[in-house]
Amino acid sequence: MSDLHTVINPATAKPVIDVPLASLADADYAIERAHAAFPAWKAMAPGERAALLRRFAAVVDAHIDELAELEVRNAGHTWGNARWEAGNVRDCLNYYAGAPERLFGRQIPVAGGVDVTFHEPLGVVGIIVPWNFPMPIAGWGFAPALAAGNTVVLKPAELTPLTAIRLGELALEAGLPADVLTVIPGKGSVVGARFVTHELVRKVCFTGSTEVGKGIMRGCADQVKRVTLELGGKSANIVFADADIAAAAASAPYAVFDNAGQDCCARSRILVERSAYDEFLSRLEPAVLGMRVLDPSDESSEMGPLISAQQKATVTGYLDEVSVAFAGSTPGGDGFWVPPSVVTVDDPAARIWREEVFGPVVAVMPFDDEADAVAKANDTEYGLSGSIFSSDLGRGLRVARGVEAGNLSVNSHSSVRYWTPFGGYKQSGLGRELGPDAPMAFTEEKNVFIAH
Ligand code: TXE
Repeated sequence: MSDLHTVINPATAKPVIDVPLASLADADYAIERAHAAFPAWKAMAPGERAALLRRFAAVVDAHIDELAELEVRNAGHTWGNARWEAGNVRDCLNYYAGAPERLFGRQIPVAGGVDVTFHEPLGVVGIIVPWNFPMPIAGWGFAPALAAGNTVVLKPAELTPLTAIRLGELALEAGLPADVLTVIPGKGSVVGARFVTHELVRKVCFTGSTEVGKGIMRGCADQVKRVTLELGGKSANIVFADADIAAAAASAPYAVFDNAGQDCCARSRILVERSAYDEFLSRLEPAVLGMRVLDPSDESSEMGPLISAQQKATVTGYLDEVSVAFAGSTPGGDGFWVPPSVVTVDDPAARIWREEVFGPVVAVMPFDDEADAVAKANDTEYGLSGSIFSSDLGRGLRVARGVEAGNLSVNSHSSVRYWTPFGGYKQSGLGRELGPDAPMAFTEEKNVFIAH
């Protein structure tokens, strides 16, 4: 280990702890050890692998508050979110603990013999995690990958390594064999890039910016390496006039300002049917102004700070270009605070309407009819999620089918359940995570014909 990274509490801008950053040689060593651990992990009886994952889940469950506290301090997450996130890792482990015994192959009718297929693990899987949801995104990768019999090397984001490091320790405490799950804190350009170039890493799962994701996909092409990408978003929240406008306006802030807007599923564009536009805005304003934006060490905080001074500068750069219709408050101080801000937009070419801001900023625009709503929602290079509010469920389903995005919800903002598939259309990503098929994405299907 060479360099140190000072982890900062984003609510106060004060240092928390120094974390060593892995060198290239450290990354190579971890990958080689993971490769060496692979045959035994692959050969382990499915029931035994399942039992270890359940034990890992139980150990995580016993440390929910400790993990949550780390995330509150390291990532500025609210206590409610941080506890949910730690619980999500536990739930993913329990859910995918059912997979080792259910990785069924097929028996396909053929003449002259028997034909069977097997789902075989890939080998070492490299998981690159961003700073916005350090725990869930780690678990969405390692739980199904381990369940399918792969070994995992995982690189947390430089800014938020603490919970991932702790999860690596808890895996060992639960009895997972050494080197089956290795957490390597380090720079993206060193450790993350090494996952792409190292021949023993058979698949890369990347969540992060679209630009870095494109580079990873290009790099993986050199070895035809398997890759899953979960990238940015500019999701639409479409509110029809026949919806419960009070409920839609009351929930809209939480659909974008949760995690201070640093959420790839953030509904950062609100489209409102013109006849309900004024009423919606007048109801949205008190909902936004009433949000409790507080240091997340306060349990009642509903929105914390941005992750870094750099992220704050990026977000305020967008706000400086527009006039803000109304905004909530912040506690001030040295932390990386930006108030929840609402902007009305007429010009669909405006940067704030087109680009992922990744901060507590939402842009609102009217639409005329169903076709206009779908066209406006789809006028983006992204396609991760979206919501539709209408009392006409036929319309809700029609519009959900019309929007080019991977995760839609009608009269709800929920996007992520570990037992349903998650991923993006267009430049929001490639492949799906979560859901019942996730372990299959960490296998090759082998076909064997036996003549008789
Ligand atoms: O992301 P990066 P950043 C978007 C969001 C945000 C912007 C920039 O718009 O404002 O991206 O964030 C690792 N090879 N999202 O700069 O750089 C890096 O170490 C391999 C959306 O933090 O993409 C970290 O672990 N790995 C997103 C991870 O990639 C590399 C979540 C993400 O960092 C690498 C985060 C390289 N060359 C940001 N360079 C979402 N989909 O939710 C960096 N990394």
